[in-house]
Amino acid sequence: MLRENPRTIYLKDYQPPEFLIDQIRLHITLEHDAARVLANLSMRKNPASVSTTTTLRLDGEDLEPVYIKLDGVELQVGEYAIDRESLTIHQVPDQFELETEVLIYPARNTALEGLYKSGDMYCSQCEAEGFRKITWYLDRPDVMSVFTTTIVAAKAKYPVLLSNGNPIESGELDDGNHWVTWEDPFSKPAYLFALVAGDLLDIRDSYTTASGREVDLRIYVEPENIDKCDHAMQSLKHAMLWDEQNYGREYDLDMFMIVAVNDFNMGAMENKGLNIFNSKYVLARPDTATDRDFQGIEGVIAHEYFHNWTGNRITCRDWFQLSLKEGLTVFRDQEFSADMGSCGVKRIEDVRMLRSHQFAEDAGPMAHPVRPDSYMEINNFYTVTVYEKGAEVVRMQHHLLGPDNYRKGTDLYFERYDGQAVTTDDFVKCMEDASGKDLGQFRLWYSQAGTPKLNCSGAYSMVDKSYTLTIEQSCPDTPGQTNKQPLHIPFAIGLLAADGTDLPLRLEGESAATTISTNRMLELKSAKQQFRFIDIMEQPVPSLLRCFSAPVKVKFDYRDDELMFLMAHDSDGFNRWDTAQRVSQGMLINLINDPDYSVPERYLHACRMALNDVASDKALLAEILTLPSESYLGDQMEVVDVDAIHRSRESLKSQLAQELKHDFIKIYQVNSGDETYDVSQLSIAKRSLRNLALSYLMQLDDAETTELCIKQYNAGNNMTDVIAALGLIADSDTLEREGLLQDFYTRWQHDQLVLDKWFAVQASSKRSDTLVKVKQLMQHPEFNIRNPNRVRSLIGVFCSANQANFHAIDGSGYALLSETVLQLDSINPQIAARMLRLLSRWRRFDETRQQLMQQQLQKIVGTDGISKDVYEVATKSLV
Ligand code: 0A1
Ligand code: ZN
Repeated sequence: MLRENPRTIYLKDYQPPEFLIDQIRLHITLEHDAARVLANLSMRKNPASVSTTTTLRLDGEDLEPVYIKLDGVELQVGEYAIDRESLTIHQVPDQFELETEVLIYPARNTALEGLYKSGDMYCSQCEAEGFRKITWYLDRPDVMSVFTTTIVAAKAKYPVLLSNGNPIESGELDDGNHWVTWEDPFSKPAYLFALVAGDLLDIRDSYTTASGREVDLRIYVEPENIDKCDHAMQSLKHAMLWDEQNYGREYDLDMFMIVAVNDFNMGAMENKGLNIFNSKYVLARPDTATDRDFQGIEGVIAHEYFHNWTGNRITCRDWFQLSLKEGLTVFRDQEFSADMGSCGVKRIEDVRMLRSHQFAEDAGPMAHPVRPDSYMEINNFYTVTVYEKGAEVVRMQHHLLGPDNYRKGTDLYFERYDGQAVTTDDFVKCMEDASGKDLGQFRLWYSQAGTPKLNCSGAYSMVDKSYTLTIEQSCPDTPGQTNKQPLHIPFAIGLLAADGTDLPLRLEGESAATTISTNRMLELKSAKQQFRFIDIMEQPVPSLLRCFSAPVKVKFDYRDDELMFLMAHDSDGFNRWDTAQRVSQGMLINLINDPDYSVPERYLHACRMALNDVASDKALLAEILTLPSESYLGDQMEVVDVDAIHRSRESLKSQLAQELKHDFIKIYQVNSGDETYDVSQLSIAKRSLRNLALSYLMQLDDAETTELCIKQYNAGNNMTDVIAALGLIADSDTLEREGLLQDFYTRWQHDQLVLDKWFAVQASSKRSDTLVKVKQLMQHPEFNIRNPNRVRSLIGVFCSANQANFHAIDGSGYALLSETVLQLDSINPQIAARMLRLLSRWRRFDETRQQLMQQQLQKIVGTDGISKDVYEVATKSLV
């Protein structure tokens, strides 16, 4: 157990800060094993605060005090107090200068929060509350200050010294040290502070903004990675242009820097002018990175860049408002990626992710609203709900307002709140004010947790040629929330005629003069609503929630032939995919109930048609033919039947492979080419389709396909094809398996990101000896529990992407996870707590597994000295 139970922080308790910090001057000397941090704060009472206190409390953790001076006079014992979390000064005037000096120890900082070392490099991570591990401060986002930072370090070891803003002065000292002073003219919260010192190389480029300002762009990496930065630089330039064109936002400093580090808890961080990235989201070369990696880099670079306006210039008032910056920025990066690549496929990928992770979170013990109302540890709230559902909530406003009013809304938001720390409510108010639309009920999306369910039914009247759609909405209870209110939901629909075309949709009461469209955005507001479409000359098939216009679950009782029809004809590509998923899901359920069930001929026929249609969208086809994941299938069941799901999915794959063998071989051949690698949409689509075909063929377990797969591995001119082949081999029992895995290791042991893939393909193997193998790999010299990417690629992948093995009925997977969590907790609580979430959904499983999972959670709660991160997840999971 913890030394003391952690405090819960509530949104309702928010108070404006009692003091403000107008300026901070930092002077940081990187000494042999310590960093000496001198901070000079210009402070005053906050006129907006009603408090009359003269006591100042600053946040600070793990700081070794050297001195504290108030207006130049050193404070004596008794005039202040220091505890584990703060510095309190008993008496301060209304306006004053506070100077403190502390020592910190970055090399010992394994939590990777505050100032730490990644290899030989110093770097920082201050979101959410890491700045307090660097110096005493009002470490909250509504305290915004102008930062000037001087870094001093040995020139030979740390030739590059970076911080936010622009470099204004530098020099050399006699003792081999050098220094650089950086000034960031924009007032910002401490979570956006950054510092980097290292022996780095950079690639440079420049970007001229719409108003003609020249911005110096730099990407800093360790010397061996200098040839892997081009894609990141291109992505950055694309993002800068896109933000100008789509949101009218220009970059505001003379310099924009990105630094890639190997040890990083998350994807990347938007520090003002100095983004720090997990190297996974910067480094790419065709032989080391997959198509997905290239796309991931493009998306994350854009995300962090977009934060410059949505997050940095306008920031969050408090951490409950996290989705203000994250939901909006994710929506922006999703739209950017859609514009850069295949718009339809991007939406499918995002929805697949939302449904498999966010819907699961919303249905479990950690469910919380997009704007949570309480937390123990804010780091536990960087969740799929805040990010991905948050993005859906912004997307819905885009739908409800239409693109022009949405743009007016964001323009107003930037105009009204630039330089301020605000709330999600302030954002919605701008959308309302700009459009005149009442979003009062819509605001519930921010405060109400849970995934709404829409029960839909349709009735056609031949007599009066009308079609009535009835929709009932409900939302399940979630922890601390019952009796949910109806939400305001944009619900896009179409009605298909028998020839597959969309019918014009006129609602009862609409005048004949109104232009009618075939795609309607209905607005749901009450628990039960009916929409009556008139002049419908034939019985239609409805296409519901087109493009996934809201993050909800839709139920409609389609007949099998209607599903096949929609799969073939729906003009909405997203819904064609979604229907195909429903169809596969239905077949899988049939297989669970009857192992002898065989795939209906009409489905095979539809697949053959699609596979042989040269005009079909290859990227979409690959998505359509990808079966729902085992964990998604589990989510659809009352009680997750781990073994039946695995068995039936394998069996369906085998049946499809057998029946469509020739079509898959043809697809494989047609889409193979020895053309040079590029990341164009078409090339990516071809590779994904051909690797999908290979994965079906490998299901046949025949010598011929294995040979083909090995050939692809050996030909290997790009990592997408190599790792796809290796993954399939890792799943198989082929004799060459060990040799090829060894070969890959030998070839890539010097490249940490590629090595992560080597760990991951083994951890995701469907073979029954995988758990044993994972345990062995944990002893491998290249396994390093301090490196989050490595932990995620081995243990994270095993526990989250290998349902059948992780949930082995003997509980061995759960034991492995809880041992890892406990070991990790003393090193990096943030990552430990993230891993532990994988046990939180124990209620969804059968009784035996429930007990086994619960036991592990109880063991964790009962362990002495666990972090508040892990404590919060474990206790909330057990409730
Ligand atoms: N703001 C970053 C994500 C981030 C959050 C927390 C971190 O450390 C605890 C690091 C990064 C983003 O949205 O990209
Ligand atoms: Zn973000």
